[in-house]
This record gives sequence, structure tokens and C-alpha cells, in this order.
Amino acid sequence: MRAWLFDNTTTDQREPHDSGVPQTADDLAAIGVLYWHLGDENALDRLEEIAKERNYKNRDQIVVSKEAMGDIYETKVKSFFEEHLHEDEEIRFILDGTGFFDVRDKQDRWIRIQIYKGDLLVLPAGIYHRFTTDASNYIKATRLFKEEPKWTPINRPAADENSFRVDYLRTLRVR
Ligand code: KMT
Ligand code: NI
Repeated sequence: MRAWLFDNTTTDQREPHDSGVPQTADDLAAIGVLYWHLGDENALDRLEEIAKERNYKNRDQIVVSKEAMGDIYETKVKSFFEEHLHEDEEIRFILDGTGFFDVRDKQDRWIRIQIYKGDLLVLPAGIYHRFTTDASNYIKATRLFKEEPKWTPINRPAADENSFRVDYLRTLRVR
């Protein structure tokens, strides 16, 4: 994982958009974003431990690439990049490839998080975020979830009044 403040230019979303201001795992923890690098050895055992501790009972796999998605690839990449939230955690373990998750910080700036193989990223319910592949146009990930997947993206600003949004903002105030 490597993270930085997004530079807010409007060129291709798949470029790094690195403003030169780095962000740490602690900066992410301050907005409820959890990160582990599970390494290469024992990564899958560690994943099982964390899944058990955090009650992630179910999972599936996704490959985001032109080869895997065909004609709908570009449309998919655009829709992943619309600012949204979910009513549950978004949990991704990266099996291969790379990509960018952008999350809003307390000042409503975008933090761009580049994720690599072996990274486990947990976005809390109610955080505004978006995803894009990078210039490699390839990522393979395990998506974990607690019970039933709640993939439904709720876009901004409609989600501003959502109770999961309100609860998330409340957790930020007591941090
Ligand atoms: C999402 O929710 O945006 C995705 O699942 C994207 C691919 S997972 C790295
Ligand atoms: Ni999402």
C-alpha cells in the first residue's frame, strides 16, 4: 500500500494523481480505514484469522480487466469511480495486480490508496469512496462480507442523510 493526497486534476482517473503529500496507515486509521499487508508466506492463513475475528463469513472473487469483462470494462471502471458509500464495510484482499481506492478524509479531501498483492483493505460503512484500476488495467481481489453482500452503492449527495453516513460521522468525532 502507498497513499497520498489526490491532486484534483481532471486527467485520466487511472493516472496516479499524486500531489506529493504522503499519507500513512495512521492517517487512514483516523478515518476508520483499516489496512494490513498479509505478505506472501501465510497470507491466506492470516486472512482466515482476520476473517474469523471480524466475522467475515462469505466471500467471492472479482477480476477487473478488459480480458475478464470485455465490452463492459470501460463502463464498469467509470461506475466504480462514482463517489458512493455502502451500508456495510467494503473489504478487499488483493490477489494480483494493482488499483486505486480513493477515500474522503475529515476535510473532505481525497486520499488515494494504491493497493498491491497481499494488501487487505477495509473501508468502514458510511465512508465516501470510489475505485479505479490504474494504467495496468488489471486487478484481482477477494471481496469479503459478513452475511449477505450489500454491494448497493449509494451515491453522493443522496447518501448524506443515510443513517450509516450519520453514524460514521459520529464515530469520527469521538476519535
Ligand atoms: C468495488 O467495489 O469498487 C470493487 O469491487 C472494485 C474491484 S475490487 C479491487
Ligand atoms: Ni464501494
